[in-house]
Amino acid sequence: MKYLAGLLLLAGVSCFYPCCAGGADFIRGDTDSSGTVEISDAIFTLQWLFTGGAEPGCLSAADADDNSSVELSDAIYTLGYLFLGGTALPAPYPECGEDPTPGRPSCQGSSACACETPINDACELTDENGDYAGSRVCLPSASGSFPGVLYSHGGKEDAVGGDIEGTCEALAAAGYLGYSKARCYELQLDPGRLDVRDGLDDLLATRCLDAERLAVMGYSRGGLLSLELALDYPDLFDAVILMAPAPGNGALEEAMADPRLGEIRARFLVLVSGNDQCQGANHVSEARELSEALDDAGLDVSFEVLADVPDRCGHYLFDTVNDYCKVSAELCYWPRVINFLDEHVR
Ligand SMILES: [Ca+2]
Ligand SMILES: [Ca+2]
Repeated sequence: MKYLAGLLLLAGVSCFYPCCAGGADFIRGDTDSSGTVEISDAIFTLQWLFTGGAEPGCLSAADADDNSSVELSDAIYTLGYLFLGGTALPAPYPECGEDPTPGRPSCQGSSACACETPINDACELTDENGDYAGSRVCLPSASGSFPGVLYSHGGKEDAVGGDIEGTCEALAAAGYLGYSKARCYELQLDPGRLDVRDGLDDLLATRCLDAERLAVMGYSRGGLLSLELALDYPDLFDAVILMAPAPGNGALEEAMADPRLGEIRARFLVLVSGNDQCQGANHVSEARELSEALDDAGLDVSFEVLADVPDRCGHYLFDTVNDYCKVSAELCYWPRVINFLDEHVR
């Protein structure tokens, strides 16, 4: 909303888009091609029009009021619909579809509509407010095929560690098809293993995935499960990123001793903060031992002990994507993740 107030004077600015062959599917109002219409879509439009932001992947989607041009009024229209009970978005909305108006310009297609990523969670997941808390798919706003990253969060039962939604979105913003797998609220490892495999199946079934470029990453218990997935599919991934992997009652040790370890083709990045020693385990020594085991197995591993998280146990570093970047560069792990992916996956 803050963009809106300052930009009302610029109401005359608009961007007409050239007619192109129709037939591509999109969702009206979904400027960032995420598959849903939210406040972020209005912001995306405003940033493109006024502050040099990226061009929407599908201009027809940005044309929220369907008058064949993209302008400030489209962002206002979307916000009015979302928050003020304004007129509904013209078709196609809320499902993917073609522009029903004959002769109207269409677009090259929205990545969300071209991708049709399945989500098969074994159980219904909601947060304490009853809102959806299941798996997430996030797509870059461009169209085409994308390298994929499967992310697994930390925690067990309903204590979820890590940012399922934020990690997914940050991956997409960096050009990756992000798939954040939410696990059922189970205490035991075995059901979680099945959930992670379901997530991999869903990611692999995504039409716009470039299956030659894949990575798996996880935090705490999700790190352990990601390592186990790489053991089960040693040829599949280009990169494996493990953030403070959990010992899992000896499961991490078993994975380190697994004879298949040396068959893994992927390069590894192992990250832990310097004071991650109070969350049920000494994750610093666990991560160090794991890195040594990977190295001993002949694998290419980058291991980094980041700075101490101030005022609390370091495990929480990975609960946010990049909040700690504001605290210090030595705690800013997310750019390290993206650099590693860009170097080894793209
Ligand atoms: Ca959207
Ligand atoms: Ca318009």
